Amino acid sequence: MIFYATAVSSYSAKVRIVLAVKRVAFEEVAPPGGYRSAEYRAIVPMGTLPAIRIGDWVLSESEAINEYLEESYPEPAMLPADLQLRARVRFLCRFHDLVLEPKVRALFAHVNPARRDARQVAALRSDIEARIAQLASWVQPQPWLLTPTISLADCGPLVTLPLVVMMLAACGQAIVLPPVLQGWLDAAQAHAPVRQALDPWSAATQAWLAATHGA
Ligand SMILES: N[C@@H](CCC(=O)N[C@@H](CS)C(=O)NCC(=O)O)C(=O)O
Repeated sequence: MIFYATAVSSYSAKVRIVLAVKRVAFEEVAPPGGYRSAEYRAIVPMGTLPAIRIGDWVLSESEAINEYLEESYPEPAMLPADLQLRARVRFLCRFHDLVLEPKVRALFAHVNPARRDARQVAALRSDIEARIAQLASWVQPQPWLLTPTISLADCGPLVTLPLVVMMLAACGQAIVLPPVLQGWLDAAQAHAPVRQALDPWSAATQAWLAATHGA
């Protein structure tokens, strides 16, 4: 399996967690010509990261990839057996991708102080804090957000919550996560597959933020 990804790509990190948990053998390759390039789009029509390729078969969109991995490599399961809990896991995945992450992504434009709009940062911060509070109210880490073993619902927030802390700090706006989520993040740090998947992303993101902040 070829895994098209880069170290700094947060959606790639989300899929890398599943690859690590399920011990899938893969080769990580940077997108030829860069993401969005004509060369990469000739392989992956969406032009986005992440994507996987097995022979001529290509799949993009992190959630579709994670569900494919869950079905292809059922052990360890990352969707619970109970149908209602399984649906809640999927709900949190959608909430992350469609509601929380886009607001965090919008902060990228403001990391460079020369291009920062303080009012927009404050508005994004307020939206993000409200969404994080919702997330905190829906979960009861045991120790994972909804389940005793890591599920697909953990993967997006495991990347996006540290990202929002780093991004807002770079924008001069430190935030404190709700204790329930900070405790979950701290516990996740002790999980070897999560560390293996996230350490390269974290280092690359910190380097990008430092370079962009000082640009
Ligand atoms: N909905 C997509 C979002 C992926 C995404 O936006 N990836 C970024 C890198 S983290 C990217 O490829 N951006 C380039 C673009 O949007 O053209 C997914 O879940 O895979």
